[in-house]
Amino acid sequence: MATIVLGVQWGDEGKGKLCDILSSNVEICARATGGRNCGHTVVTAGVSYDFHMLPSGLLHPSTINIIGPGVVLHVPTFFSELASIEAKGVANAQQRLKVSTRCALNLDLHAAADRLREEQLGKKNIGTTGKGIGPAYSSKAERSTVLLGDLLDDDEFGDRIRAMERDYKLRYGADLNGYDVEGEIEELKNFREKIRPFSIDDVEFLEEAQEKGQKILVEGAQSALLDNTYGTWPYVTSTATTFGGTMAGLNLNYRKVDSVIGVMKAYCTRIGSGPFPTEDFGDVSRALQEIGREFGVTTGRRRRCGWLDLVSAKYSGSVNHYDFLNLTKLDVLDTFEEIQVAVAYKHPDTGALIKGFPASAKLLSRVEVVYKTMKGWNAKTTGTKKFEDLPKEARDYVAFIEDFLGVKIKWIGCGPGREDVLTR
Ligand code: 2SA
Ligand code: GDP
Ligand code: MG
Repeated sequence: MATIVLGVQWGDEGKGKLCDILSSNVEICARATGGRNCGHTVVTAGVSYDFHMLPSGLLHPSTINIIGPGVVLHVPTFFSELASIEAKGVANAQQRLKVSTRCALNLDLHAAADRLREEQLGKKNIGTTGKGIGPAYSSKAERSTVLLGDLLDDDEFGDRIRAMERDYKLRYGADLNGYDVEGEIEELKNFREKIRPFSIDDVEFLEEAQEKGQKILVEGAQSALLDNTYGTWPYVTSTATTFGGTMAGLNLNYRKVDSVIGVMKAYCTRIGSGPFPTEDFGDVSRALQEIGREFGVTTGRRRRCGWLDLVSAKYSGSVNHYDFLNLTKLDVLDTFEEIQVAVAYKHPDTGALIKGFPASAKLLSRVEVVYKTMKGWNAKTTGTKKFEDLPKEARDYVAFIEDFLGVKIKWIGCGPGREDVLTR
């Protein structure tokens, strides 16, 4: 059976933490999409672990972790992150980590191209993580890149990288910010035998696992509103972050998917550029940012903050069909007198209610937001052990979200630790 954990809005909801909790009950934890742009922070027993390239199921000593073929693989980051979690005492990590030979590589060349493209866009930039994710997926789509399988079994893989470099030079000029193509090819050659023992035929591996009835947990990357098709395009990432992306990026038997879980913050954040209807530019944003420690795990950038937007959450549910939700960071709202929630958008020119979720980023950036105001609870929720023990206003907030979205909130996060999650 497979459980899929996906982000509901713009990422950083706490997917890594839920995956860490759920992965104690599964044989396999897998990633299907994204790359080292992800940042999942998991805090257990007071130790904080940041994952970018590797699945967070590695923290459980018996869980096998798979990087699926839909992920773009940065080989040096794979090893540096592995070394960093081993240094924190994670046991048998090497034996429990597998990577698909079908993964396309994410090269330093792609990162150089990503940064040059952002510079070229100037004020209209996407606000990418600068890790080369867009160019890595584009060069896969245009069939010019290198797969892990090529690194392992094709001595001419370097020629493909040289050809990509020539194309980028035609586009961005001769220097590519000092990028050294021969240096990168040499470095990859040195990793070849080191990564071979981790490499698997993911299709065969997962087919066997599913036939044996093993449980699989899929850790989503980024979130629905950053999906390349359903997100706030063009301010999105370069892969499908929604349910469909999971099925394309990992060999799962769809008949065996037993639940899709959406992870949603009790307020909204976004990092990078793009429309954010409930974004606040004053005290509310400052408070959410400070209390919620809203900084990017990969880039350290400040996350933009605002009230919860149920219009986009409802849309996200229409795309991902959540069976359950995990509402996270409820504790961050503990000190607010009043809490607002977006329940509708109005057209900025006509004032008419907008049906659905606008495709145009321009229109979305101009919508008028209709809010419902709710009473805050003004009490500490961290340390609460049962839902029934939460303040009434906090329970009302949860119930309102559940009713609006029509999905049960099964887990509620009241603090960053594993133990701060209420299960209903
Ligand atoms: P990219 O680098 O091409 O994927 O960037 C495209 C857009 O996708 C956004 N994006 C993210 N949004 C939230 N969290 C992400 N991971 C890190 C984190 C982000 C960080 O967990 O904090 O540290 O900055 C992530 N990765 C990509 C990105 O901001 C662009 O809007
Ligand atoms: P992900 O990308 O969805 O895995 O989320 P991130 O790890 O980027 O960001 C979520 C942050 O919130 C992390 O620093 C978590 O430790 C923290 N976090 C998760 N759940 C809670 C919660 O319920 N309360 C608080 N205060 N922090 C939380
Ligand atoms: Mg994150």
